[in-house]
Amino acid sequence: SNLQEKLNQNDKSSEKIDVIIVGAGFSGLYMLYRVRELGMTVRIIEAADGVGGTWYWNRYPGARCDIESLQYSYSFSDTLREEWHWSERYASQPEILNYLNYVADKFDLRKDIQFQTRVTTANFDETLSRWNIQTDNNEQISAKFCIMATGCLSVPKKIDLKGMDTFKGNIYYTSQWPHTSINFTGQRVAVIGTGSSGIQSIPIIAQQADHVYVFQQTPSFSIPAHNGPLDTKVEQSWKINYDEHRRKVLGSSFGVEVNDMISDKPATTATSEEQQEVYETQWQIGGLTFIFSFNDLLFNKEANITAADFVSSKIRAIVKDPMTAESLTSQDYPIGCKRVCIDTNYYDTYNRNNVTLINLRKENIEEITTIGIKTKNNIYQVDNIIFATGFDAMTGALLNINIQGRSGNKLKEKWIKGPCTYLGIMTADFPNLFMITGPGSPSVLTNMIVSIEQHVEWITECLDYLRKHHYDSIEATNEAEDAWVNQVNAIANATLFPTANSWYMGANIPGKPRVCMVYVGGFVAYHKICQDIVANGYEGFQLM
Ligand code: FAD
Ligand code: N01
Repeated sequence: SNLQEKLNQNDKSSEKIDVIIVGAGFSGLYMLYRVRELGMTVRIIEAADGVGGTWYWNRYPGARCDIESLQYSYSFSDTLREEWHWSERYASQPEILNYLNYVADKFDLRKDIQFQTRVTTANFDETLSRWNIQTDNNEQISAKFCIMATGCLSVPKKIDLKGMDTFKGNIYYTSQWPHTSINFTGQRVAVIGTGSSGIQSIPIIAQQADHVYVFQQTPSFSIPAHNGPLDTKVEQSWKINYDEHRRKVLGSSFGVEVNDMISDKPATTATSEEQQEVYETQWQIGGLTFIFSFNDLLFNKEANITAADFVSSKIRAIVKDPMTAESLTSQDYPIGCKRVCIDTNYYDTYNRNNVTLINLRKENIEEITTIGIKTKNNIYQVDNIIFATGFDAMTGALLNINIQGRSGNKLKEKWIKGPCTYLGIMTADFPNLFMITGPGSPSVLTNMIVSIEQHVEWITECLDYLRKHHYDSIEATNEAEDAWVNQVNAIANATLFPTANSWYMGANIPGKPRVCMVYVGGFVAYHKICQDIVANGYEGFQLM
C-alpha cells in the first residue's frame, strides 16, 4: 500500500550506518571485508548489477590484465590464494570477473552490496559530523565515513563526433561492452583508438570480421605478452614460497616482482650492443618490465630514445607494408610515459589483408555518416564502430558525484585546476571522506592490486585508531595537502612524464587541467611515507 511504501521510504531516509563504500571492484570488495572485521555497519553502493568494476564493464574481445595473474590477485587471504588457480600467465577478463565473484561469495560480501544504484550526492553535515548520501533512486543514507572506491578508469571518455547519431550500424564502447556475445563474422568493423583496449581487441576482431579499419590518432608502444597457459612450476613456486615473492613485490617501485634480467644500470652508460642485448632479452620475456630494462628510461630523453628505437625496429621487422609500419612507428612521446601496451599479435595483425590502418594525423575524421566514417580523403563504409577511446581517468568518477564538504565547499570547485589531495587518500575540508587509489597516489603506475590493498589497509587502521581514541573525524590539513601536491609535481617534473599527452596528465580530455595526477615516486617510497605518517600520530591530519 501507499502507506507501507511511505513507511519504507521513511525507514530508508532515516537509515544510519557507520561506513558507506561506493563501488564494488577490487577496492570496494576488500574494503567491505575489512570494515566488517572492525564490527562496523557497512554497505557498498554499486551502479552495476554485479561485482567486478573494471572487469564487469570492460568485456571487449581480448580484454585481459597486463600484470601477471599471480600478482594481479589479492594477497590478504591464504586460503583464497591456495584455492584459486589462474589458467594463463595473463588472466582474461572473464576469468578475473569469475575470481571477483568467487571472492564475493567466499566472504559472503553480497549481502552488504546494493547493486544497480548510483551515488549522486554526498554532503557533509558539520553539526552531526556525518555524510548524507543520495542515490539515483532517491534513497538517503547517513554514514559516518564515506569511502570512494569508484575507480581510476571507470568513466568512459565522452565522444561526440559530428553525425554520430545518424549512423545506421552498431556503436560499441570497449568500456561498456554488451553482456551478450557479439560475432563480427562477415561484417565491416571500425575501431577508433589504439591504446591498450584497442590493441587487445583488434587482433581478435580481425580474426572474425570481413574487414577491420583501425583509426589511429597516436600510435602506442606495445610489447608482446607471450601469454599462454600458466606454467605449473611458476604457480607452485608462488604457492609454496608466497612470502618470499610477496616481499619482492612490496620491495619494487611498481608492485611487481621483476625478473632477474632487470638492470639497475642507466642506458646512457651502456654500449649500443649492451642496450640491444638487454632490450632483446626483455622483449623475449615480454610484458611491462621492458620499461625497466635500464633505470634511466623514464628520466633521460636520450636513454628513452634507445628503448623507443628498439621497439620501432621490431615493429618495422614485423609489419610488411612500409606505409603502415611508418604510421605505427610515428610515436611522438617517450616510451613509458603513456601506459605501455602489452599485446598478442597486434603488429602482425596488420599483415592480414582484411586490416587497414588509417592514420588520423594524415586524414582526420570529418564526420560519421549513416554508412560509416568520413575522413578528409575517404568514406569508410562499416557495419560497426567500436570506440576504444579511453577514460576520464583519475578524477572522472569522483567529480561525477556532487561532493560537498565543510562550509559548503564543493569538490568540483576545489579541484577546478586539478585534484589536490593529501597522499591521494583524503582532501582538506572533506572530513571522513577517503579515496582508494585517489589522485596523487601511485595507483595506476603500479600493480593496482598492491596499491589497492595498501590503501584499504591504511584506511582500516585509521578507522580503528579513530574509534579506539574516541575521535569523531579525521581530515587532511591544508598545509599538508599543499606540501603533498608540490611534492607530487616536483617528482613528476624530474621525469619525462609531463612531456607526454597522456591521461596521467589529463591531456586526453579536452579542457581538463594539465597536471600529473599520479605519484611517480614509486610504491616503496610512497608506502614508507604512509607508514611514517601513521607512526607520527597521523601527521598532517587533524583528528577531532
Ligand atoms: P573499478 O574496478 O573501476 O571499480 C569502481 C566501481 O565503482 C565500478 O564498478 C563503478 O560502477 C562503481 N562506481 C563508480 N562511481 C559510482 C557511483 N557514483 N555510484 C555507484 N557506483 C559507482 N590495472 C592493473 O594493475 N593491471 C592490469 O592489468 C589492469 N588492466 C586493466 C584493464 C582495463 C580494461 C582497465 C579499464 C583497467 C585496468 N587496470 C589494470 C586498472 C583497473 O582499473 C584496476 O586494476 C582495478 O580493477 C580497479 O579496481 P577499483 O575497484 O579501484 O575500481
Ligand atoms: O584508453 P587510452 P584505453 N578520436 O586512453 C584515442 C588500462 N587498460 O581504454 O592518444 C580518435 O589509452 C587515443 O588517441 P590519443 C591501462 O591503464 C589496460 O585503451 O588521445 N581517437 C588513444 O589511442 C590503459 O592505459 C589494459 O591521441 C581518439 C585511444 O583512443 C587505460 O586502461 C587494457 C579519440 C585511447 O587510449 C586506458 O586504456 C585496457 C578521438 N576523439 C585498458 N579520443 C591492459 O592491457 C581518444 N582517442 C591491462
